[in-house]
Amino acid sequence: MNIALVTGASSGFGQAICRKLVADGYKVIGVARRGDKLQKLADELGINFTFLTLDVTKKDAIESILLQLPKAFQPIDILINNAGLALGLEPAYQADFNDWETMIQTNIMGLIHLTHQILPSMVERNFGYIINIGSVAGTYAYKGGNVYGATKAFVKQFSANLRTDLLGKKIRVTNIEPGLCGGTEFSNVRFHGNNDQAAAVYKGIDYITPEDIANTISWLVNTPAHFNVNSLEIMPVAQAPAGLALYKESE
Ligand code: NDP
Ligand code: 8X3
Repeated sequence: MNIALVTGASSGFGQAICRKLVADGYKVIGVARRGDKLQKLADELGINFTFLTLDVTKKDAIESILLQLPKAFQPIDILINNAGLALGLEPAYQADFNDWETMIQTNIMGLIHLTHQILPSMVERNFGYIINIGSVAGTYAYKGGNVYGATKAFVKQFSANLRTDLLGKKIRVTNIEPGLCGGTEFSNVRFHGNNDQAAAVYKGIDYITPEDIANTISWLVNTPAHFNVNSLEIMPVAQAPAGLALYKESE
């Protein structure tokens, strides 16, 4: 395994994953929409990093842009489907439908676009690893999680179904399901740029860091080829599933 493509490389988990994999000796392709951030990362990481300025929701652009990859960055051995976002935390009956559409387009459609494009070459070579970034929100319901959690439930089941389709082939699939992680733009995006609201999410919490996720991925890709971690749920110690909710009419 030599060459990794990481979506969502301009920030948060993706940026930390690129740094760690380059430090580990991989060649890494970073993908995101903000080319200026990717250029800065390229300046930092040097010749073993290249980038594609790409919106993962734009299916038609993906095929042609992947063909433009320098030879030294082909074929892709490891696909890390990390680009994603939550928008809003309102209950479903107050949510903005455009936010729902953007989450579905990015977290589901973006992820399957990249997978559909890159998986056949892994199958041809009988070699590869796909790591999807799901979320605890794909397993546990929480207030305002509505469509975001549902997109991550898709990622969880799609990962499991990929494993099934790939049975008998030397291609591994893992769904990482992180809980609350700070040091990223996740909540700034969720709250549409309200940075005070975003900061309040992490106040007083010893949260997971992007480096924790990057270290986990570094471990995963170095496990033996016969070994598949199907899913990995990771929470900060300060977070736990808190059970079912009840609403009582006043007596
Ligand atoms: P960030 O907001 O810091 O990073 C998200 C990344 O996704 C950015 O690089 C952004 O780049 C990229 N991205 C968003 N939309 C697109 C698009 N249409 N095309 C290409 N790239 C896109 O968040 P995190 O690092 O925290 O999140 C990374 C992943 O981890 C997401 O899938 C998120 O759902 C998941 N996650 C996060 C948790 C957390 O607590 N932080 C916990 C569990 C899961 P750009 O804007 O430049 O395109
Ligand atoms: C991000 C974690 O708990 O904010 O997926 O949904 S959470």
